[in-house]
Amino acid sequence: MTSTRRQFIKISALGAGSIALSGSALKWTSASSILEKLNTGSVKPLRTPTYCEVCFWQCAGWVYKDEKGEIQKIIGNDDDPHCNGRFCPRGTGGVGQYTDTDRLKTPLIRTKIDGIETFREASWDEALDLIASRMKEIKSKYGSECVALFTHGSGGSHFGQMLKAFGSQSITAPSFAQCRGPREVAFLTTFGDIIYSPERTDIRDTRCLVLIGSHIGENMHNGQIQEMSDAIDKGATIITVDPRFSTAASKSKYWLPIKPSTDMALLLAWINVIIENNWYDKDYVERYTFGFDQLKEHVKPFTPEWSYGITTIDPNVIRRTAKEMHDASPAVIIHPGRHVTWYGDDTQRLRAVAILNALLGSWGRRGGFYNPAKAQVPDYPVPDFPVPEHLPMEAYKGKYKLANEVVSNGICDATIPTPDQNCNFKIWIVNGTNLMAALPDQQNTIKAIESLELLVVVDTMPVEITGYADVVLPECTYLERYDMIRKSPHREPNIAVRVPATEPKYNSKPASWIAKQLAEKLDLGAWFPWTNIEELLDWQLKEIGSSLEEMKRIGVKKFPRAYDDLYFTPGEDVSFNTNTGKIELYSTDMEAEGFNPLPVYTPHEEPPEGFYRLIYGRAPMHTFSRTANNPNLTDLMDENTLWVNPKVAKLWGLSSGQYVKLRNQDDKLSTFSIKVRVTERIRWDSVYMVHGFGHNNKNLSRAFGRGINDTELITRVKIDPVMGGTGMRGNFVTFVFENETIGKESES
Ligand SMILES: Nc1nc2c(c(=O)[nH]1)N[C@H]1C(S)=C(S)[C@@H](COP(=O)(O)OP(=O)(O)OC[C@H]3O[C@@H](n4cnc5c(=O)[nH]c(N)nc54)[C@H](O)[C@@H]3O)O[C@H]1N2
Ligand SMILES: Nc1nc2c(c(=O)[nH]1)N[C@H]1C(S)=C(S)[C@@H](COP(=O)(O)OP(=O)(O)OC[C@H]3O[C@@H](n4cnc5c(=O)[nH]c(N)nc54)[C@H](O)[C@@H]3O)O[C@H]1N2
Ligand code: SF4
Ligand SMILES: [Mo]
Repeated sequence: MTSTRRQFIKISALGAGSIALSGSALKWTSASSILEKLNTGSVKPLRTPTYCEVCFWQCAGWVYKDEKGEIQKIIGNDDDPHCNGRFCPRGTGGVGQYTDTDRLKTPLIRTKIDGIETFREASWDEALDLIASRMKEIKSKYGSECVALFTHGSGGSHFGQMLKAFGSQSITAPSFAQCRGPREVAFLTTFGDIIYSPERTDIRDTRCLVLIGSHIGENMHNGQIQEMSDAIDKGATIITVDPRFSTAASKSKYWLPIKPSTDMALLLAWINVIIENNWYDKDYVERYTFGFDQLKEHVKPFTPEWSYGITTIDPNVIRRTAKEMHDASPAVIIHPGRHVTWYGDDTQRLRAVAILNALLGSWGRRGGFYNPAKAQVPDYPVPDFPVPEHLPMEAYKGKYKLANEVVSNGICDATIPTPDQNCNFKIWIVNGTNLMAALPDQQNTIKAIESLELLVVVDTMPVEITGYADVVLPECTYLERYDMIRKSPHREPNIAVRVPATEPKYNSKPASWIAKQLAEKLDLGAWFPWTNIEELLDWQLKEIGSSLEEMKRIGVKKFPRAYDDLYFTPGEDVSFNTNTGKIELYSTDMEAEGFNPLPVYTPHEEPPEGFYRLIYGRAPMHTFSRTANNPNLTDLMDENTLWVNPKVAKLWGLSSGQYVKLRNQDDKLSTFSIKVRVTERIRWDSVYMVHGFGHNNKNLSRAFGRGINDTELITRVKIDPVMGGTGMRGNFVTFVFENETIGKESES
């Protein structure tokens, strides 16, 4: 993985005045022992409010310190609807992000010493001066919109403000086109509104929850899991469709071990059965929907028997599960999922999910989908942002027409010069996203990076993307900084704040500070008129009748809903934000853009002989690639394993515990090897691993070489023409045996 212009730097930073490691790593105290101490009063609790950044559920909690001022423990805030006072294992282990001694410690600038590319340490002033001068240069040569921001997480709003002031709206996140994009577009075209995060699913009160590849339980989104377990306690039926016997499947009345990539055929059969048996909500469909007759005609051929030949799911099971949904209706949820960029026709699949929900009348109903509300927090007054000469969508003109957010891979592709592209992106600022793990087709990402004039990476850890950077900016962790007010929509409007529990370690800084400094160096101080972020937050909070002082005491504040509209009232007239003002079973937006207005099944490629479909997912104790080095969480799981069906294991002579490498259909060999886990819990046609392992940056002392990075084997990408989503599950792998003693240490 080398490039001529920009080598991936694996060695530690060289530097004359190397920065001393300040203090020893804090010892992580177990939950019970610290709670014991707090309860017996031997530690005087000093607590600061925060919201978690280990994943994007953003649970609000309290950070406790001991009398010496050392962070001891993070626990959930009882008033927080995202977590109801309980943190998940990753949130609890979040202290490890702070204590990790492998953290980025000071700004780094790429340099050449004796012909070898390396990083040298730099001051903040020098690093930011360099970035500002290159940004000005690019602006005058090519236009400000040639600077793009890739971002995930809290820093996005600070860097976004800076970039918009600079005159670029080229701002994108992998959480759209690599994640939930297809569901948002599908629900937008059907219901005129998106699902949001946290999801507006009323799981708490549902009587039937259908999970199609949503592996809740391993996908550890806090409030959602709590509601699912409450629903199970209250007797709700869970139906799980997954080629793997997931944790959710183990809690389900029905597990449908579907042949991967064929979900559309199941969804169409369910729609067929529900319509043919008159199991749909007639009043709701008549009152609120558009295109029922066309839908009815369209699904006639898609019988359970037709579906069986494709999905391998027994027609009787299809009928029985459809009946379960009908019996629970309208308190039924066909869950829209979250990471839904699977096979490239994902918007259409999610349209089928939306249609099923509409037929069963669950949108706007208790136990179905509620109407979320958001606290109205005003923005600090600043001048209007300059209007850029080019909008980011022009980079992929004529494509992905229904994307309602900027498409990350569209920006990445448009960075690689082509004759017909008039503005290639020249600078990327990458904040809080490890693009080498998040974007499929790594060679394409590397090609784009090689075409850049400057790559700035803002991160907390030395990950893969930092190895390609020209300038690395070390952000302090979420426990050491303020960020913007959390105001995600929920049943009740609410806000949460993040307040630093301690000073930033080393020479790291918060994104709010970095963005403001950079803006000032770019003469854009007018868009950052506050002295510091505390002043900004206090102003915003006072506008809504609170204050920073109050929020430091309570952490979370709830507000009453403006209207009593959590659900539709019976017989209410509702207008939907679609072209017809109705729920569009038949999508006029899709039709207008030349896509099928009603979802159709298209077969996807099957694994060739001797190959297995590579599928991947989450583990409860890790988040993507960001926690693989966290000392507290590696204690719980320090590598990923490869799930292999016993039939396949027998054929290949594989046994549990053995390490193998993988090679994909394009001859791409995995860098490291992975431990086999032989289990009946996976179909024979697929293998499964948890995403986020197989790090190849040696500065990650715990994560380096542990397991396989699924992303490097995802060389074939099926792009969703509707919104640019990158379908990543059309890749097939086979086993490569090697001398076990080479095992984990080998690197190709
Ligand atoms: N192959 C494959 N690709 C995927 C997925 C998959 O399952 N498999 N999942 C997709 C999905 S659903 C998503 S949402 C995306 C997620 O993709 P990303 O959000 O890019 O997730 P990570 O790869 O964990 O990268 C997060 C980076 O943020 C850094 N970081 C952590 N905390 C902070 C902080 O406080 N400040 C800053 N500045 N940086 C921080 C971490 O060190 C890490 O380098 O990936 C997508 N891509
Ligand atoms: N612990 C933890 N929790 C997380 C995250 C994390 O990193 N760690 N990330 C969060 C984020 S941003 C996201 S987007 C979500 C992602 O989580 P989800 O949206 O729940 O899951 P996916 O990654 O889409 O799907 C994974 C499941 O799909 C199954 N699967 C594979 N192929 C098929 C198929 O063809 N059909 C069907 N029906 N199933 C299939 C796999 O076996 C696996 O169980 O998780 C969130 N929660
Ligand atoms: S679900 Fe867990 S990791 Fe995610 S924000 Fe909540 S506590 Fe943090
Ligand atoms: Mo995601």
